[in-house]
Amino acid sequence: MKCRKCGGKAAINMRQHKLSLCREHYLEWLPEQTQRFIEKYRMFSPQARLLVAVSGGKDSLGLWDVLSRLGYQADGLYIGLGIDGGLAYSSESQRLAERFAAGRGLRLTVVDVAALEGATIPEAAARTQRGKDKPCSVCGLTKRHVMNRAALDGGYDVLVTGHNLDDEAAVLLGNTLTWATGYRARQGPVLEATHPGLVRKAKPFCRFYERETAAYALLRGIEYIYDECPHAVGAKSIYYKEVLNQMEAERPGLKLSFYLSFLEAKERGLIAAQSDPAAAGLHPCTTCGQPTSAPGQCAYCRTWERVRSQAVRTLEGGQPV
Ligand code: Q46
Ligand code: ZN
Ligand code: ZN
Repeated sequence: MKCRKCGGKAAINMRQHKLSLCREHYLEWLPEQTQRFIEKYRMFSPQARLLVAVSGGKDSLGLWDVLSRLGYQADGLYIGLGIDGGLAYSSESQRLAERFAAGRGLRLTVVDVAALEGATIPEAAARTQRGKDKPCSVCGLTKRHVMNRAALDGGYDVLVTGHNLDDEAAVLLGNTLTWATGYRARQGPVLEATHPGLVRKAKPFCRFYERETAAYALLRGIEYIYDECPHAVGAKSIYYKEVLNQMEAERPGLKLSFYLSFLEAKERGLIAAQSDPAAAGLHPCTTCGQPTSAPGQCAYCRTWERVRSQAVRTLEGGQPV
């Protein structure tokens, strides 16, 4: 297989684009495409101050690398979840994110959930979910809150995440199977800020296959964490990804056309962007001030208050309930 641009040895063959490229030309192609998507979906201007949510994985570190190469002012945010156990997932991913930033002179803010709220994500889940469930609901809630707050407090224009096409297609498939029309209408490369207390969000990698972002990180020599969070095992999104991969193997390009046809239908008004229920009737949380549709406190403050009250009960000798 030869590079289409120079005839040299190809490092990657993208069947869906009928395109093979060598290392050098692939490392040019991916940032060029990213810039094209940023412009096409009007994600942000060259002057925008960006905050990149970095997990230590290939997508977020690759994205941060690309945005810096393209000349954007992009700082990073790492959230320490305290998910360790045997794999040392959090400490290892933090180490890699810090190393990446230090090696390139980039600014990384680290928010440690245990330092902020007094418990790690698994501890919080064990106290509020009786330890039965995965910690994903408290984790997702916390990450969204911390990212929004860090972006607003830091005066950033856009919060940027490394979601790739596999992630987006899996979410779309899930929302389609459950006919979650509200969520589906909000899905896309950009999530507008529907309230002054919410930051605008963008996903510049949303049209790249996971193998493309992985190839970029590898060919660029970026050291990233290979393991997924241990709690991701068995998640529905992983099942949807596997199903989509099976279809993709038979029909190259299917995943991309599924996502692009959705975006096109949305643009043509075929997927009604109903008034966003989450944006309707938002008011500031009585504790933290972030917008919420819940009366009084937001879900984040309510959850973490419960976590703290369970810790007090345990200290007093009671069993967590
Ligand atoms: S939500 Fe769940 Fe993820 Fe949090 S606990 Fe791990 S798998 S990191 S995207
Ligand atoms: Zn080449
Ligand atoms: Zn709150």
